[in-house]
Amino acid sequence: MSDKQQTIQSVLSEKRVFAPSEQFVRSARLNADKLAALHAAAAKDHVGFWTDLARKEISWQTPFTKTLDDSQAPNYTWFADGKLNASANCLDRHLATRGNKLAIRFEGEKGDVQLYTYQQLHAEVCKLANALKSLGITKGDRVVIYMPMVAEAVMAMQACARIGAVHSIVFGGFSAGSLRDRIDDAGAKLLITADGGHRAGNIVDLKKAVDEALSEGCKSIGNVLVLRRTGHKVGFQEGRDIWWHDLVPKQSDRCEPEWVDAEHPLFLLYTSGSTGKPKGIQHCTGGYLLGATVSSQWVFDLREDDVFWCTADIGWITGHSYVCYGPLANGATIMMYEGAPTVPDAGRFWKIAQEHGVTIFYTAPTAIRALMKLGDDWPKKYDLSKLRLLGSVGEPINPEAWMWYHTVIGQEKLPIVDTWWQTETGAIMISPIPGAVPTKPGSCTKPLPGIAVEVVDESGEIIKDNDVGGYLVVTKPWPSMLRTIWGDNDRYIKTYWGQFGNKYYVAGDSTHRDADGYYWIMGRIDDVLNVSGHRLGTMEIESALVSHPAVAEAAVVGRPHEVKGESVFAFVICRGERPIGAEAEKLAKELRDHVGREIGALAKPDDIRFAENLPKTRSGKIMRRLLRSIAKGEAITQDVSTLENPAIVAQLAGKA
Ligand code: 6R9
Repeated sequence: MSDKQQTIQSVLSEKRVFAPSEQFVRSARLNADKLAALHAAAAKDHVGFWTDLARKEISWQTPFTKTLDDSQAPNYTWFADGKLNASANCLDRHLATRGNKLAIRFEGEKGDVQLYTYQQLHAEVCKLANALKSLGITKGDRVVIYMPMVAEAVMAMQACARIGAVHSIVFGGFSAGSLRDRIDDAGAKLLITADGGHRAGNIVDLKKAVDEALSEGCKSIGNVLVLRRTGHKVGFQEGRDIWWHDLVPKQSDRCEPEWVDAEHPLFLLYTSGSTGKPKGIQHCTGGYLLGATVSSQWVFDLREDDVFWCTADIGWITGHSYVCYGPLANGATIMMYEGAPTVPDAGRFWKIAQEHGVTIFYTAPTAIRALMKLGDDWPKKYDLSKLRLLGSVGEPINPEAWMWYHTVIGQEKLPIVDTWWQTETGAIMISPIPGAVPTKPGSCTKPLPGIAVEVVDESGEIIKDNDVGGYLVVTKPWPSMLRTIWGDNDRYIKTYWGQFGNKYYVAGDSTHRDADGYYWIMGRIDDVLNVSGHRLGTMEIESALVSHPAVAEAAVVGRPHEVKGESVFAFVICRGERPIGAEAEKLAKELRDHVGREIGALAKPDDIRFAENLPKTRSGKIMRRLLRSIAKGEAITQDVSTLENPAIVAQLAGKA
């Protein structure tokens, strides 16, 4: 049975359904009736639905008069003649009513706590925005942010937004090489970083990676603004590098927001696709902010007294939409934690939840599985009674992990929202509405109001029936959709729309829709891996491997992994003789480190197998399906007679 058939089988055998508790429904923002009304309004008038929401939920400096322009489809624009500022929406508009409410609760791995009210956060962001201006940063300039998960990282995002600069965050786990590529592609003028970050008792030496990245290329960078976080000794280049504490505190705490067009880019975020080069996904200000704002309300049922903890790093889209923009636009209190979930012990997350009174907890299946493995005693030590809603994002959640989350963390009563979306979609697309939609373990349930999702077959025909499988597509534009790929609009059109004649947005996932119309995401249809919820292109890892002098050719596939979801499995062909025994082990370690240096530790292969050849068809195509079976240790039942060299299979399987 293939992977997909197996998953479909286990999905179809999952029959449990959990209705929201009466208690939750009673005070929920959306109950079944209200949700039905939203769906009906969106179905009747898609554009009108979003028009009303945009007027109601966003503060416009200049109101828009036209909602959707589809004349250049698939380059859609939304609210194009309106003007706004994302930071003013996240901060200024709360000052009158929520000035003394906490915006950020921060805790570091060592237990250091920082609290910022909306008033204080506003002042800090204004100072930083003025500091950026003093460095010559103006509207439209790109600023790369390479920071640990500290409150100042959110300030940096907000400060860029405030002056109309376009931020591009590079996850702190990426290497110097990845950082350099992204800086160069974005043509960034400024880099905001820290000396280092804290993780699992170690220092992540961010400044060292920055210095290495900037040692070649990166000609567009004028300055590096460095936050002192860890205090360890770092290199410092006079004239280029500036300490945050030398520049920011002396600035004025007032900074008029730069009013930008709704379509003005708010940020770029690089993500992996099927080719070797990461794509700079470009999001705009108005539509993106609307998507992040309303999805936060609908899916997380945000209330005034919530403490919302999304554990994602700001280096990923989840951190953009549900640490920074969505919750802050709603005036919520966010929780931020910099560090590992298991320091000093496996109870850390639950201790934080107890001490900060976390009410909404949103994390990834890989974290749930890791915490589940550590046992039920850890969460039981802490008072989690304030929790009222749990969420999951980033990869399919297996029913077993879902049930543990439900039983042990959710005390069998908290709703779980399994949210499907992507860097490209900007905001959650398919998810239960917690007070309205019964959940099934492993299903992200149904699309949100105003989101038109369908299943299509291989030829691109929409399948209207239920209990079907196919490709997941979005058939109508939505406000928070990506606008383009930075600097490569052709690639945008080809990648997301080209497959079915520019008719639909093709998400790159396959899905099953069950008899009740519930969606079950099966995984990617392209060469993208999902390792611990992080998106990695197999081609990126392959090019990192072949950049090592010993490697002639490499093929990378995913292998199912108990905690990570998927792990990286590499087949490597060397330039000289195939190494064996101790020599092979030594080279495998060297290659792992090499990939760590080229891309980042998250991309290091768990398995490396050396062979003399890759399995190729006579037309020269690598048979990836075969490699996937081999990586899983499955018996090979596929027809290998078309292979150029059928004898290679035993060697790839580690048997020769
Ligand atoms: C938000 C985010 C996107 C890819 C996506 C899909 C997978 C995300 C999921 C899910 C099943 C969910 N994915 N959420 N699969 N159930 N609830 O993760 O964005 O990093 O761009 O990844 O992640 O395969 O296509 P991103």
